[in-house]
Amino acid sequence: MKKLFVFALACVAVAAFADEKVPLKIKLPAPHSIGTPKENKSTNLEPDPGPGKLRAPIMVPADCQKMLVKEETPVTTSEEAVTGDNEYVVDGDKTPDATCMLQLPTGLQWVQLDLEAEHVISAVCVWHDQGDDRAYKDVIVQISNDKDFKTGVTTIFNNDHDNSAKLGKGTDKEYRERNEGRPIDGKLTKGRYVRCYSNGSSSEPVNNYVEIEVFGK
Ligand SMILES: [Ca+2]
Ligand SMILES: [Ca+2]
Repeated sequence: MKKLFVFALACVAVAAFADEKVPLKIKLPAPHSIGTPKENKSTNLEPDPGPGKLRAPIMVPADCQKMLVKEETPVTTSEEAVTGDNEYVVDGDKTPDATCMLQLPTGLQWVQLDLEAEHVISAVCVWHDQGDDRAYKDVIVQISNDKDFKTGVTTIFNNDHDNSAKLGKGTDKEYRERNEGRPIDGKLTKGRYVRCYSNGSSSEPVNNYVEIEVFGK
């Protein structure tokens, strides 16, 4: 009887732990100089928290904060890179330097990570290029088990407010690129592939990716 009671208590404790939400810990690079801010005429830009001020952390279940991206994680892109290698977005280096950045051509482009098995995704964090207070356009992040993203697609972030990417109108805001990147709530979506879209920034028409991280279990 006593053993049964202890077992029941242990089950309750495990269940409580699984339900417990904790702030997701993300390793941030050093803050980067903003330089001279360029004019951003976007009408869909979120308020500036101010340089050095971080947004509130994403809360994830305590058992759902494992890093799912490795240096060997396969990366594909919508078009061949202008400069840099696909591997640069999973190499753990978040320095926004031209020599360690993947640059995709002008227009709507995407970078896709293959987690090599279905996972429960609690968060995706994207670092584009920084400097001159830029904000990227049509930032859309999707999860699917279909590598072609034709079926079973869940969109976890979409700031394409005018539907120019034709993937559906998004209600998220454009945001200034800072060293904290953009942590996005994965909403515990199940999937194997993560696809990150962009269509240039307020500073330049090309698409620069520094790092993408995915957390979950
Ligand atoms: Ca990198
Ligand atoms: Ca748009």
